[in-house]
Amino acid sequence: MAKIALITGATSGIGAACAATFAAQGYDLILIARRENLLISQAEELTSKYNVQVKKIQADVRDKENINYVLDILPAEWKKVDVLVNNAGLSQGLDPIDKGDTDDWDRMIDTNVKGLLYVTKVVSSWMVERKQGHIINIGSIAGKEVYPNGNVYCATKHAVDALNKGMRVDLLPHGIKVTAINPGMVETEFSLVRFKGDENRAKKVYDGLEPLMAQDIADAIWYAASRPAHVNINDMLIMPTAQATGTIVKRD
Ligand code: NDP
Ligand code: 8X3
Repeated sequence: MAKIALITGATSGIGAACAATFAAQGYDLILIARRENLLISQAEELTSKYNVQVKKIQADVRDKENINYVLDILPAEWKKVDVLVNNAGLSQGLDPIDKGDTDDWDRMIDTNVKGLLYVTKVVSSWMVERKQGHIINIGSIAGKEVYPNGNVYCATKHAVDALNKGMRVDLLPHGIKVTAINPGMVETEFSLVRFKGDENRAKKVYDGLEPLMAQDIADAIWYAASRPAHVNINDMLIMPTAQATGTIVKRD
């Protein structure tokens, strides 16, 4: 079999670009997301365009029992995962701490932190057994600083930052690489999801500046994944040229 990449949150944005990038490099793919119709069309496209094998797993990373089950029933040859991209994640709302919606908080913490952990526990155990592999965690500028009303989303991405460091330490004895890719503003479905389908509000986020595209981040993920065996990219922070910090941006 070819090398295998497992990508969570593969149906949109960074995850979808990443799936296409790894397929173009000849990787077979395990793709996890909730929207089955998108998984099906994506798998068909990647299979026919790049002649790779794609395993579609329609699952919610928050569902611990199901994640354990769907990963456990994979055939042994599919458990030889070379690269895990922990990408599934979201933001919900942008409210001060006293006005935040606790359901939004649960959704972010359960997806960005707990979901990432559930997938990592299983896949890292496969990697430890084989004494090889690479885990790439998608963090954020929100994991490096805190911006107004970003409170809980920023906390989840700070947690990803800490987990990235923790994984690097714990998996070091097993020769497993661990990388954080931390993007600034990337135009994907991210803002549409954050603002719960409010297209005008989502579009305004990128008004008057050129944001990153999902492919810019997929390129960085591939750069990290394609370094020689003795090189580990620990942490990369990637911003649009027009964005200096989480909140300082230059708009035309
Ligand atoms: P998108 O909304 O375009 O993509 C998010 C992906 O995650 C979708 O494929 C979605 O698929 C999947 N997903 C969401 N929740 C779950 C879940 N519970 N279980 C499984 N899959 C899930 O956003 P981005 O591509 O921008 O986001 C990808 C990652 O990048 C996130 O971790 C985000 O925090 C991070 N990031 C994004 C930035 C940006 O500006 N866009 C900047 C910095 C970091 P489905 O709905 O089918 O489940
Ligand atoms: C997503 C980008 O600007 O909300 O992590 O931090 S931002």
